[in-house]
Amino acid sequence: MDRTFLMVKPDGVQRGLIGDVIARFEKKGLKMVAGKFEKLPEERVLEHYAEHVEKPFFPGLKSYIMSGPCFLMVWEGKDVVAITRQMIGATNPAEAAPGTIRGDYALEIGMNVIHGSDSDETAAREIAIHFAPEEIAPYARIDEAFLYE
Ligand code: IDP
Ligand code: MG
Repeated sequence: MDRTFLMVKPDGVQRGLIGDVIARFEKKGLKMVAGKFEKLPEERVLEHYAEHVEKPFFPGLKSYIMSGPCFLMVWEGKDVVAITRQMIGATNPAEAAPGTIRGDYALEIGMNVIHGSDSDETAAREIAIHFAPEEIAPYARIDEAFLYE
């Protein structure tokens, strides 16, 4: 089954959005197989955002992401990467469609509530950065017979 890495960022945690974010993905039929509440250490922030470390916004991004705890998750489901990216919405909340998480809950690009992996390769890389294999607990959900044709 496909997997992705999702993370409620510090603004989402402070604004009490963890439960709503989880509920959206659960109701869609996706399955959380790992989750933890954590303040990210600097070395994992640098690894996670390796593609952005040279960008002008990185110092601000780093201090934001380390400003408080995040809620880190691994989710499973068919096409989970594409589906969750659609449900998250555009990077800039001002451009994110209504009905998406960023479209419904945020205003500016620097505080956009949630991270989601953007490809299967990125997902595998990000899951390995943040979770040890034994922290992931696969299981069958009883409604799967009514989700997958
Ligand atoms: P994504 O989160 O939609 O995948 P990326 O381009 O990978 O977007 O950027 C990672 C994160 O860096 C964004 O979610 C946002 O928090 C932050 N970011 C991206 N571009 C900017 C910017 O121009 N100014 C401030 N923060 C930015
Ligand atoms: Mg990205």
